[in-house]
Amino acid sequence: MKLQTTTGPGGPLGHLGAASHVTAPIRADKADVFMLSLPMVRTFMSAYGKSSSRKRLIVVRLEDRDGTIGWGEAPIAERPLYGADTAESSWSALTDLLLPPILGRPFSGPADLASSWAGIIGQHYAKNAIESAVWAITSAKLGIPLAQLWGGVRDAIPVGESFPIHDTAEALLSEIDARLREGFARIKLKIAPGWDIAAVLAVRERFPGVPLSVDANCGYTPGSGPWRELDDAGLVMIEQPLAGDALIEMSELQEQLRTPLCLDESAASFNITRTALRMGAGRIVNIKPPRLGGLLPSIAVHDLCVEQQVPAWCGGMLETGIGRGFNLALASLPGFTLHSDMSPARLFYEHDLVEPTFDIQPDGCIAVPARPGNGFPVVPERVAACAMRRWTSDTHD
Ligand code: OSB
Ligand code: MG
Repeated sequence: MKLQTTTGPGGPLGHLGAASHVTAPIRADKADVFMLSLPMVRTFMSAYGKSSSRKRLIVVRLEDRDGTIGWGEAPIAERPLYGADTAESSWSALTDLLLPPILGRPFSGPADLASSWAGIIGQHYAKNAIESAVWAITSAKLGIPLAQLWGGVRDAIPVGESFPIHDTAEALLSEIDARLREGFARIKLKIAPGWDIAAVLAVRERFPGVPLSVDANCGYTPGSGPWRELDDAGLVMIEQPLAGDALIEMSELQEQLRTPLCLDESAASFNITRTALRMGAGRIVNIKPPRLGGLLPSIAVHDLCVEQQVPAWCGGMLETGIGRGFNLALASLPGFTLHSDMSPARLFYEHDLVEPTFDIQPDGCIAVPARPGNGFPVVPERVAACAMRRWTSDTHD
């Protein structure tokens, strides 16, 4: 696959260089952190088990000294299944560690602010929520949409749906059928021992020709997966078959397969992703800002993928329209060459936190937000109505 090289606003520094040089005076004088419990219209079954009927997540609202407001999201889970962070650990990181030192302090832009966390490891979801809000403020102040600030090259993102594990193949097939009619152009099946090759073959038979991937969410060991059969199924990729830190086993498995492995849980930071690619632990990267700790680390991984000609796509973590607004802008960068997981919030939530929300176009794409600031207008009353807990900073003069 021929990938575009980083030209345009990235120039020789790449997109990270361009994004790091975006400046606007930032001084966040007030922060609000909301612990939300959002009613879901469905549960989501994966190798991690069944999600509950309500989704925990954290939303951060920052108010700049000049009154500009930015929102960010930490689409964090209650339990540390996908990663080590939890809703409670992210809450504590936000309210104790990360927000107090930046409030009332002037920064020259998002990169300057994010670099003040150089001494704090981890806390990726929390860092992502704050960095996102700061980017929204920056974009609003400059009057330039995020995609343009980051050097995006497309105004709509081809998207696929991630299909949870179903009780029966028939139920799965009928849901896929409905989504394909709506325009989704890539199928991704969640798999786990007991729900893998039979489901793949059923989908293949019913929908031949539709690009198909599987996501194992670390659910297998090297000896336990139906690797040969999956490899013969013509999949676009096998996402994260083994444990996130099992880089040696991932590279040994990749060596035996023609199908590319995709790094998701293994792509835990820029350096780990670089290490994993060097080791041959995968040939595709799923870029997720909350997991990587923000937009700048995500753009750094994007540049790495472009440089190494590794196809990338933007993964999701069931974000509301707040988080998806950033993901859509990010996915407009040239290195995102594969379908992204970007299902509209209506597929998960009774009400999105933004209005208007976004949806798929008949051509199978979702439009990249064209407004400066948060990609979609946040409805503060909706956020407040779903908040189980709220933290407000002291006012700084
Ligand atoms: O592995 O990609 C994953 C959701 C939560 C945690 C991990 C994953 C997912 C999804 C959801 O697959 C996809 C989406 O947000 O549309
Ligand atoms: Mg995944």
